[in-house]
Amino acid sequence: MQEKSGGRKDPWAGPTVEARRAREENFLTSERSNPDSPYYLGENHSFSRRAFLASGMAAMGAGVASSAMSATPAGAKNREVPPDPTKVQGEDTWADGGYGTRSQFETEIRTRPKTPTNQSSWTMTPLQNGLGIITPSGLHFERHHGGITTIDPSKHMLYVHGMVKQAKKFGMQDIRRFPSISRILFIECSGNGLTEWIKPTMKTVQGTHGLTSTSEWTGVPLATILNEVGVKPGAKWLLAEGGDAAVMTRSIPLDKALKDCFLAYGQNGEAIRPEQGYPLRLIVPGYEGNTHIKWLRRLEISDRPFMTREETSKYTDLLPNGKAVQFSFEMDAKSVITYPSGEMLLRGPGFYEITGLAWSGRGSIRKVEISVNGGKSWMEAKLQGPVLPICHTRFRFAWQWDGKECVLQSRCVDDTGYLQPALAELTKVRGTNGPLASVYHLNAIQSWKVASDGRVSNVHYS
Ligand SMILES: Nc1nc2c(c(=O)[nH]1)N[C@H]1C(S)=C(S)[C@@H](COP(=O)(O)O)O[C@H]1N2
Ligand SMILES: [Mo]
Repeated sequence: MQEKSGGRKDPWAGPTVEARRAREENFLTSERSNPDSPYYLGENHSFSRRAFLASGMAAMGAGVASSAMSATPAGAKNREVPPDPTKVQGEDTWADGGYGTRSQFETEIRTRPKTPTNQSSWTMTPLQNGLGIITPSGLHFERHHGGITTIDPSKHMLYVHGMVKQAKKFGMQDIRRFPSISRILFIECSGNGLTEWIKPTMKTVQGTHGLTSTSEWTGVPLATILNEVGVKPGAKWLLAEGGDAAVMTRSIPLDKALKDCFLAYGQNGEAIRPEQGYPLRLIVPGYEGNTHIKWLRRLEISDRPFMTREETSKYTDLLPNGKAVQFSFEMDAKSVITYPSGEMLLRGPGFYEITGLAWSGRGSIRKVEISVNGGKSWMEAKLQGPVLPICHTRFRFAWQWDGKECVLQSRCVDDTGYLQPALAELTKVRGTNGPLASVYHLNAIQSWKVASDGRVSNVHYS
């Protein structure tokens, strides 16, 4: 009625959704029997909604049956594999609802070690099969002290107060309006490898080194927000607090906050994942993972550190003389061969490309060296670009294996000139106090033994 009187042009526009749907259905019904139409269904084809639904149900049934036979990997969708994919149409465009999945044939997953609770726990990145330098968001390692918090971004607030001229609160929309930056940075838990101090315990590189990951992070420089509130003279420290059940809190030197910290809302081109602190996390480039407060809700400015639980009883380094080092923020240079690595099998002598990752919290990787004889001699590996500061850097090394037992190692130098130490050198400085010897900041050279039958295993060799 409206159309007649009002003369609307949109052919689908009608007074109600139902009316528009009916019209569309009428249009399609006539088009399906018109041989000149792109909607033409062919001579003996009858299209009924009931038939469509029935075939849909049958397909779903098949999906369920086959996925029961072989479990679909997390993040994938099980699809029937046609005998000849050139003879049948592929999956409908947009059948995924607009958000893609990975191939059902890819099985990489984060692994979780046994922990007393499922909330205070870890998952580790499968570095052994990682490609390039970026960690897919769904494989970024996790460390939660009180589970994965669920926050509605429309209700989330960041409070900034303390030694400031004007305390302020910012909603997510306020934060996103500020000029932003993106940086590709690794985050490493300082507990990465903590069970490896005295003897090799984990079998794979996922177990020994999987608490480091690299993402492109996008957010607002902390300096911008601090400028908004006006930091008072004499301020030297900043407390960052998470809105999770752990209410994780860490003190950060104000100099560092102003230098390069930022409030990230983006990860690898989309919003940060819930596990990584959605909707807002603090990024503290190069500092131990614990300082990168997730689900960030409060910043307090002060003239002294806050001496929270995490920076007094935890995340300190006990020395041989019984004293502990506090605020060992920066992650030292570290590298590891990811291929070949623990639990892999080399199928006979011949060519292998040794590859792995190197990173430093103090800058860029300048050099990576490989030893295939347990550290007797070293040869330079190729660094694959881009070589970015505070970022996983991929190295590659062409190797002919002669089929004899050998020990593979990598060591790196960062642009401060620091050389990654052997384990014996590191324990000389750090000591072997405590049940695990030391706990945090293990950055020693990793050794993988290749047995003459090609089996690769985690060994201590230095
Ligand atoms: N709010 C909050 N922030 C947190 C934590 C936490 O449990 N709660 N864990 C910290 C630790 S110890 C690490 S190593 C990193 C891990 O970040 P990821 O889970 O994104 O890898 O987050 C840090 N930030
Ligand atoms: Mo951590």
